Amino acid sequence: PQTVYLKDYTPPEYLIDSVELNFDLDEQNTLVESRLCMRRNPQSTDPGMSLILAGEDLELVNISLDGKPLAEADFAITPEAMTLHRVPQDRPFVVNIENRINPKANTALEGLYLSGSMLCTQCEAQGFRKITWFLDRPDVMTRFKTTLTADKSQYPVLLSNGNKIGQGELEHNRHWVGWEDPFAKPCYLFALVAGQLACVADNFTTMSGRQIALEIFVEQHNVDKCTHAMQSLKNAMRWDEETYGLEYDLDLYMIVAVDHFNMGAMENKGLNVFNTKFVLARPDTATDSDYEHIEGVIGHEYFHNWSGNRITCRDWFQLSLKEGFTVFRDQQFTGDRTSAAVKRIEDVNALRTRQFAEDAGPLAHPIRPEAYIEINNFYTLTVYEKGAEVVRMLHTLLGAAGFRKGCDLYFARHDGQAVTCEDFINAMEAANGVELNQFRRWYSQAGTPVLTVSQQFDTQAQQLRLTMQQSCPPTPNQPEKAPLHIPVKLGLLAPDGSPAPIVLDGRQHEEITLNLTQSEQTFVFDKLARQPVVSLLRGFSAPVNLNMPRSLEELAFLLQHDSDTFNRWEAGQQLAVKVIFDLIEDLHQQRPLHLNALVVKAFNGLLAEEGDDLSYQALLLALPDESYLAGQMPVIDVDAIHHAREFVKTTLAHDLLDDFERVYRIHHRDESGKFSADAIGRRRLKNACLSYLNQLESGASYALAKAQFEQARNMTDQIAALSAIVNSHHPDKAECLDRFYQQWQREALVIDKWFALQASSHMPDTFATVQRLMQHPAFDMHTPNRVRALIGAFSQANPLHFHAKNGEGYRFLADQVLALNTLNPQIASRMVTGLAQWRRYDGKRQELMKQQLHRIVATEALSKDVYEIASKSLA
Ligand code: HT7
Ligand code: ZN
Repeated sequence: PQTVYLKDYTPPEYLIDSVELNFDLDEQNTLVESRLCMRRNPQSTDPGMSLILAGEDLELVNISLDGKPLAEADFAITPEAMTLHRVPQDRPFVVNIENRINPKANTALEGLYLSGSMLCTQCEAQGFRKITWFLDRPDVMTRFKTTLTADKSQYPVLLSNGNKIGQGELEHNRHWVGWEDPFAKPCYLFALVAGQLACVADNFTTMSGRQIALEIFVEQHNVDKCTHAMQSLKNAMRWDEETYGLEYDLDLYMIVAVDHFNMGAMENKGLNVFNTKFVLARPDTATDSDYEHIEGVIGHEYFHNWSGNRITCRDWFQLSLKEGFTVFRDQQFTGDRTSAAVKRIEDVNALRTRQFAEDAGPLAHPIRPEAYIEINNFYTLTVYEKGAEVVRMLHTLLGAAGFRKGCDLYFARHDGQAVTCEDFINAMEAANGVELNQFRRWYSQAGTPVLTVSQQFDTQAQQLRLTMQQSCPPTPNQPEKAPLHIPVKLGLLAPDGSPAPIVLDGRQHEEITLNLTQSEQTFVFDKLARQPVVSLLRGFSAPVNLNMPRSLEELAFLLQHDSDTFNRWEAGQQLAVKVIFDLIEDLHQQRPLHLNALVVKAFNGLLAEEGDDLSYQALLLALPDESYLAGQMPVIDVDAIHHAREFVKTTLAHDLLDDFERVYRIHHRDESGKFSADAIGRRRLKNACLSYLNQLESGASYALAKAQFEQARNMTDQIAALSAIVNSHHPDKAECLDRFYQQWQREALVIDKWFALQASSHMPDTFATVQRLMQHPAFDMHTPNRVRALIGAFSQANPLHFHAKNGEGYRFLADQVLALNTLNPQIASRMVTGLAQWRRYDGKRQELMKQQLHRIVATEALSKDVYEIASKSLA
């Protein structure tokens, strides 16, 4: 397969000013007519006369140029493109194409495909070329006019981008609807939907007083699960006006929820297509965290209307321009709507456990990658989540007002254009009168920097010297790293826990952001009567690994006193990490295990707290995830990590039984799922306690979980109880699982939870369960949500069993990857990543994982998607 390089970018040779599309829709035989109004791009540097249009899996019916049918000698078709040998160079011209496609055969879910009985499209990144021949690249922006014709009974609802401009009845029970999008857009933002859909309607008045119709389309039986999505959309629209001054531009905003979708959602202009997972919610079917994610994803797609649609990417290497920025915007939105402290911790936790692993492995790449074989493989945690961290650092460095000035300039300068990450930084610089040359390296350098910090206190001089060194491990094709511009937010705590003044270069601050720009830098803080405790990298001000030796006492102190909510949580995490790693060492040395009393005391303190933010309190009680711990180990020992962590959890449950029970009882209410922050916090804290108590495997703990399972009137409580039951030797496990299935068998999203819960269980029979579930009538390889729920959860959320010593987990995953390879390459390649980290394990596991990767690579007819991930993993 061919590699595409950023350095080879050239502007398009031709432009498409407008396109008229006519679809005669049918499940297996859709006819597409396309009228392309084109001209040579005045900026093109290539004097060639031919026009190359991308197209895949298309059957040509007719083609003409300026109304004249083309002879066979005038054009050539390959599996990937059509070349018109001679097109006018000095004047606009029109290409008319008619082609056929088969949506039902399209199991890859790119282009036009069937989801249930509904037809829908997914064109990002390069799906439009599976609909018709086109200049399928984001820097070709075109005005679209679309007419959809279909059987009226099968497809009563016909939707596309923009405004509805006409509709009518035809003979033989057929009808048509016309759509026009007044905004020029790249074809990846094109969408159509046809089906039997119910519409939930509302409206929104913008800041300038315009009325926008809001419509959410779902299958009839889901109409009662759209209230939260609609409210989220209105919240997002208002938030973007208030925070960024950005108003919606069309008169209509539509969202369609589909069961079959490769990712979360898609920001098509005026017609978002969503995975049902990020739309449908009712308190009895969706958890609190589902509710939060729905609001976040609805916000994300809505915010793309400016950061992505009005201003789009010049080429796919610039993906983080729209994705990193939009993730940052959705993080801010959720933080403002819920608890900023909790949101920041959740985001950092996900970044450190998952993106840091990507950045440390064979698939590491900069947020602006330089090469790809298959662009779909670059919708990564690095491009999205690290990309958002890079934007966040700009926000930190420029301040909220400076960042907003930069955004205003970016939106004003580039409205209607397809631009680059460089244009974004240029706008930040110009609006703030600053120079960000060194900062630019974050866009081109892969890998997670390590920040090593040492401190020296001089009692006589009343001075604290903080020395910071930065380094970054080599990543594929980048052996040497240059120093980055790292914003390091810092606070100082006096021995009584109160803030100590920060005096640097004669100026006093309460909190400061230090600019670390060199490989090594020393900062000297004056006027300190006593040695302060340093609170460093507050709010996780940069995506780095912090290496700062701390005693358990110092961590316990910060856990008690740090006023920075992130660093307070982080102190608790590092305390647990230290203790767990000591226990792992004891396990390796076959010494008996004892839990340090300091941890019990710290948890005792946490359980006694009566703070306002109960969700935050629940986070303080959560031990670091096994995958986070794995990321800290030179050679990952999944068994030792699991046993040491379980030991800590069980010992805490034993020693603090009364406290966990007390807090559980205080917050346990019989409720049908209210969504106030307080109710969510109570559920979160109570269920954190349940999870500890469940460790005890006692009659009382079994009774508690069972009672909650039976009495729960909201999904958060029901699934938390079932999770406790599944992750224990509960005598009624089979009965509860069966009852849950019977209760929810008609709710696909709930059944996904049922699969995922069993696949991620740490109980000994899990692999056999997973194999059995693969044969379950409700399991379906054609449904990405189901594949993620079973195969994804097992291989990515169950390190203990996926990494079984005998290699059965690896073999199983490779089998499934190969089965998915022909059905849905995007989903298949996502699953391969479970094997990519093979270098992190012991020699035996390395061999077993490599064997499966070799087996995948050696398979005939491997998709580009899977080939790229598997071969790069081995490199
Ligand atoms: N911009 C959207 C990306 C997306 C996508 C990419 C590849 C294949 C399928 C896809 N579905 C959606 C989603 C987003 O970031 O908003
Ligand atoms: Zn996005």
